[in-house]
Amino acid sequence: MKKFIKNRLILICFLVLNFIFCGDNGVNNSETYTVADTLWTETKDYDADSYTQYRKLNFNVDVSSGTHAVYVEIYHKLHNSSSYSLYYKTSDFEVTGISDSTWHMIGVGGINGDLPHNSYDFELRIYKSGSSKVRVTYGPTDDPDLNDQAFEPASEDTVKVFDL
Ligand SMILES: [Ca+2]
Ligand SMILES: [Ca+2]
Repeated sequence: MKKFIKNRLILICFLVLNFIFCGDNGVNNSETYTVADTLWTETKDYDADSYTQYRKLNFNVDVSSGTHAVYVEIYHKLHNSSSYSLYYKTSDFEVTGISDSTWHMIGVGGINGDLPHNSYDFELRIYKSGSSKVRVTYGPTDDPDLNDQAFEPASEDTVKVFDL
């Protein structure tokens, strides 16, 4: 009987540890996520001063195995600051495999919120759907496209009209 209780205790310990280390109710979390690349498209800089009022941030997420639902939070900070704040959170989308060629896009500036005239760093944080545990971050040291990016509000990015 003592042996039975001991075995039960060992099983319970195993299940508790499995829950703690695997998280998400014991579902295996061993797959790893990477951001393959980011790049900008659809640049709007009407006064051509290199400060854009709007651009689309394109990003490509891979996973080491299987198909998984994820979401991404885009953080930003002033280039000379150290603290990020949330700019945009995507809805869930699926990623498949290490060479998922699907690009996802987030508009920065304009409809998702004007950015005051300044230079910004951006960071992507990848989460599994339904979880608040960051699986991977991807920022200015990973990709120069996320470093020192010049933005200004639409109100300052107007074409100059001269009276002739
Ligand atoms: Ca890039
Ligand atoms: Ca401009």
